[in-house]
Amino acid sequence: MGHRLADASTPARLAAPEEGIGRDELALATRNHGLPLEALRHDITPPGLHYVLTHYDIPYVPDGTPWHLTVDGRVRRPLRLDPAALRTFPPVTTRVTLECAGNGRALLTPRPVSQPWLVEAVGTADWTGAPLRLLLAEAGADPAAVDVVFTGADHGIERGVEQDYQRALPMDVALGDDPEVLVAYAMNGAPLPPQHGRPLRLVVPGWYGMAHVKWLRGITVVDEPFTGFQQAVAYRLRRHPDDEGEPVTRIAPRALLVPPGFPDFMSRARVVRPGPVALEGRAWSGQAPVTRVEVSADAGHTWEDALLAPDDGSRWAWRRWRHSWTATPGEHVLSARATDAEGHRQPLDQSWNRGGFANNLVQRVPVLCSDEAGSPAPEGGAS
Ligand SMILES: Nc1nc2c(c(=O)[nH]1)N[C@H]1C(S)=C(S)[C@@H](COP(=O)(O)O)O[C@H]1N2
Ligand SMILES: [Mo]
Repeated sequence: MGHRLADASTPARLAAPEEGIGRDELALATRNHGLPLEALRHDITPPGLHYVLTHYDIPYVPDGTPWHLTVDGRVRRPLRLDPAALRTFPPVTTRVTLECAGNGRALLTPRPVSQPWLVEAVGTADWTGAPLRLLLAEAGADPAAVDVVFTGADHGIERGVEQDYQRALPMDVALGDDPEVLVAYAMNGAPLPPQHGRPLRLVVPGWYGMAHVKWLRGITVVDEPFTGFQQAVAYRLRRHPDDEGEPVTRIAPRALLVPPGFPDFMSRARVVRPGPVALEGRAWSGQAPVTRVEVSADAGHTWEDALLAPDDGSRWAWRRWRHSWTATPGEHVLSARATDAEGHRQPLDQSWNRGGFANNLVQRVPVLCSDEAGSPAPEGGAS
């Protein structure tokens, strides 16, 4: 772990000004798919439509494979638990909207070269598992420890550093119950699918995806700040390669709209007919509950309040919103923006960092309103 294949880890690369998405990024994008935005209509993302992000390979864990989760380090009673033992803890089910910290990255200029998400790296599921704080209590974890390190069973190399996928949480977050951190064994009432961490994963409601360690096999309580690659090198907000940077933690507010009408195959541009168009979407924030969603039909010049669905108590899940728009012939750009109870609001201009993290710039959905059937985009290709 932490073994270096190169002298020093190379900073993440930025694309040159006119550089297109390269083959490496395409290879990542075909493995790590996003949520088709029309699936924002579902409260719970149907299986297979939830976004996926995996740095290395998905471990092969067929049914019946022995699996043990160890809890060690600064604990009085080290534990070695199989998934059945985890089910003896009082189960908790929480509806959680998960979003990749790199969501929005490919829209940045300059573009950080990595998984090229536009805005679709999100999904919502009901996760069931054992509360982490109960596991740590059972192990007699030292409350004066600093961090709790989570190790996945996947292994790879990143910018010259060979490693197991590892992330840490501060001790107070690991021991807390707001949010209640889970060692989850079920997603939407079924065993975790392979790509989402079978048989066990961490779920940290309100935090960006990188904290939710999949294929969880080790929990280690430590009395020094964890300095593993995914903690100290990746997932920090840096403007320059040698900035120490702020850690990426909780999800910044975002609203997305279901693109209305129907799409052009190649450009994805939307076509709607003149008249009333029912707009809908979702909004979420890991920082504080969403209190307001606004919609613009003129590229962000003017805004109108959307109607937020009643709060159903699912603090960590997205909330539906609706708005009626009257389309007139011509071209329009639709946007939605969320504000949360702490006053965080989505920016209209990009806030740039080298990793392309936590970029919650408002979505822009170009729409052509036309009453004629036909092809609005003459450059479309055949399938
Ligand atoms: N073990 C392990 N856990 C992991 C990852 C990984 O590569 N390995 N990727 C992280 C990242 S960056 C994200 S965004 C989420 C994605 O979770 P999902 O694929 O279930 O949507 O898993 C996180 N947990
Ligand atoms: Mo991620």
